[in-house]
Amino acid sequence: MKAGWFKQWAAGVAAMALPVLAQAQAADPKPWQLNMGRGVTHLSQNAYEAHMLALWICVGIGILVFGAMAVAMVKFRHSKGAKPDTGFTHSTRLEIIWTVVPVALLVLMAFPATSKLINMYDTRDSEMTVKVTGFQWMWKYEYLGEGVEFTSRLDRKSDELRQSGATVSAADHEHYLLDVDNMLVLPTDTKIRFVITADDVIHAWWVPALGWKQDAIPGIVNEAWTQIDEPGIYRGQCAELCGKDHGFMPIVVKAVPKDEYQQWLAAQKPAAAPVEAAPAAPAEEAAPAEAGEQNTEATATADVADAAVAG
Ligand SMILES: [Cu+2]
Repeated sequence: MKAGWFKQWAAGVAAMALPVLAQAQAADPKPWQLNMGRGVTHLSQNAYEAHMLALWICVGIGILVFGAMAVAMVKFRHSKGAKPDTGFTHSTRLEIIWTVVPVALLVLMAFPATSKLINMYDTRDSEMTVKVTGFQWMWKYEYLGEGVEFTSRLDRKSDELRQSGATVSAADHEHYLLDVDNMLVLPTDTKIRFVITADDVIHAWWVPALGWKQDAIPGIVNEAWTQIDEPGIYRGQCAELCGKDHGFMPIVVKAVPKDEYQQWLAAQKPAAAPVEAAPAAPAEEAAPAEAGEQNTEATATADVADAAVAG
């Protein structure tokens, strides 16, 4: 066990030191992962680059400052006869250097960071919109203009395990508290706009692999976008303390190729499905129906949000 975490820790250090290894990091965070992941989107790559630039500048400053301290302590120590310079008050040249160098470093970091931030909020030319609504304690997803919507809540197995009071290990559930009944299915290579709001309290929608988190606030519609490069399953959680079950409203995004997404979407449309095919999908229908009662109040707020989105 001990050797296990040391190995992961060592791998993390190696991954930080070697960008090549960092690239091999999985999209979702792993236990003892030290460095930020690259994620699977253009925006997450941007965030990773901004982070790495700042990290390496900090490493350089750390080496310089601690190196200078070490040299000073060893070379000018009392036992070697060093005498403190009690007459020193200030040095204009030094003051200029320690003002100009940090300003230059900040400007160096601010330019790429600002352009990346502007890009992050640019939802123009998106090909589809998904409305995300946070509830205590689940998410609702609406594919705007498609007539497809459903709720997504903690999977039954995680729920049973957490209520059993037992200590849960990976052997009991590989994705304990990180699985849902209905995944948010999204197409790859598509610019997807999200409009994010909440029904009751403030939540935050966060999937690390996508590279951002966005607050879900009642009465306010926040925007975000993504374009997922690689198909896969990406997990996240609510990132705003939203009540007693805050830890039990995970997010699972399933990114699939465009044609597969179109097939999935067509199958979700109740009107388009032939009547005899209706009993084929009762399992997926069960959850929204169950949640329906709690959601009626939600509809009023959701309508306001819809109006805001349309406007
Ligand atoms: Cu929440």
